[in-house]
Amino acid sequence: MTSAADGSNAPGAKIPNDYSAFWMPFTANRQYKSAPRLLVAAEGVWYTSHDGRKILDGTAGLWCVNAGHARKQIVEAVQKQVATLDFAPTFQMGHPAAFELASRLADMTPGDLNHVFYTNSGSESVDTALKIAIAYHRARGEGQRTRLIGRERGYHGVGFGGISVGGIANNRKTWGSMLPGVDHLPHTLSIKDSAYNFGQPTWGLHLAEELERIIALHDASTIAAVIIEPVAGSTGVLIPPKGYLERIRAITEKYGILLIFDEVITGFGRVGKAFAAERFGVIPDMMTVAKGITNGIIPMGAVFARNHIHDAFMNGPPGMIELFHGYTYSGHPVACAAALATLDIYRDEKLFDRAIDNEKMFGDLVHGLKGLPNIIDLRNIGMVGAIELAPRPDAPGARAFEVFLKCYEKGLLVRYTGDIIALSPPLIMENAEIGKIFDILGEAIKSVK
Ligand code: PXG
Repeated sequence: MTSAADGSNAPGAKIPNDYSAFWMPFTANRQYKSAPRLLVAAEGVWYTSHDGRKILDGTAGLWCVNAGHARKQIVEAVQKQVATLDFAPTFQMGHPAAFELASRLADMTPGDLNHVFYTNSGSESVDTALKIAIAYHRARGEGQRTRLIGRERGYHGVGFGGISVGGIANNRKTWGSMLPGVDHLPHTLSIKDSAYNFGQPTWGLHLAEELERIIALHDASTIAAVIIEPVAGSTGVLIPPKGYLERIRAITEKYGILLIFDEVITGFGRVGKAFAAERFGVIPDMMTVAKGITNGIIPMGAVFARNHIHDAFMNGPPGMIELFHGYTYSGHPVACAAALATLDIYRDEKLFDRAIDNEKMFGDLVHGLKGLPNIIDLRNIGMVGAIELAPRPDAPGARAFEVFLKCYEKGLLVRYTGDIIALSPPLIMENAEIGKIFDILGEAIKSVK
């Protein structure tokens, strides 16, 4: 392949001759390196692979490129920023974009989630929010509130805090006791009781009452926070039963326990509003975000905190640092520039409205797969879809992996986890391209035994 349009002349398109040095994250390194799949360029909703093929992006990168790839406005904002102010510290210093972006974000959030603490990833956002929760109680004279409650099948990144409150055995079993004093709610997916729901299931509300049981066991006075993904993404798209988030909110409020929504995936339009908190009408005390905040172009994350959380720290002598926490790159100027340009696109192109407007069409296409071989459940919300396959008894995960490979061969990128295929296309995707996702995926599912 020689033409520039196929991406093979893109910077970095040179095919590596040694794959051994890069120890790849969450990857079967030896399997991957025996038949590498390289992406060398991206534009709009399309990737270009190293063999010059167009690959339709059914996953918005990794749930992050909500406005589509290589958006000129963002690229130019990044170029301008990096040439003007490449780096500035935010410890006892600052730069204008960090303040402007925080105000813009605060305006977008529901309720009084008015304060923004910058991080560089979802994992850092989660660990930051957990630390703020514990510090908040201590600042108010309730330093004994240190317990954290997560949920089975929750994914909160890979920091020690995140894996402790997370609920994925493979992400936990290797690392000993992790954080002490953590408990878990049950997850809310039951294919046996409730399969093929369009949107939110009606079954499963009773599982919120498990929080009462956990509180009775530990006593509310020891519990700092509950953290949940409003829609669990990575573990296969688990959609909250009707009334569930509302009930978790009511219980946490009753006992003075903070509620943290991990919106790393659900934030920035994925479920049809700016945030799942808005979509479901439930306001947490803190919210963690990353991914779509910069459209995936530059790493960035953030924690949004409500007034009462922030204000609890603003005591003591004014010359005192209120929170001993932060990262070298908190509020990095280039990330701030990327985020500001990203928010402009979300607003100007009304991409969150577009996601809610397309929800029915997208959901119908997801559920249109019903009846294809091995499918045992289909789930959807906003611009998220999940196709759950029956695992092969002797090889769990193999079936979905083969579907993933078949899709890639046929020019479509999907995500798989266990035997679940997840879809989360860029919110700009046109109907014809969305249709193509389901044509390719349907064929791939049919071809895998
Ligand atoms: N919380 C949630 C809810 C996430 O989905 C993180 C925290 C961690 O973010 P960082 O930026 O530290 O990776 C995530 C990340 C997948 C997939 O395919 C999902 C994530 C990351 C990689 C792959 O489902 N989510």
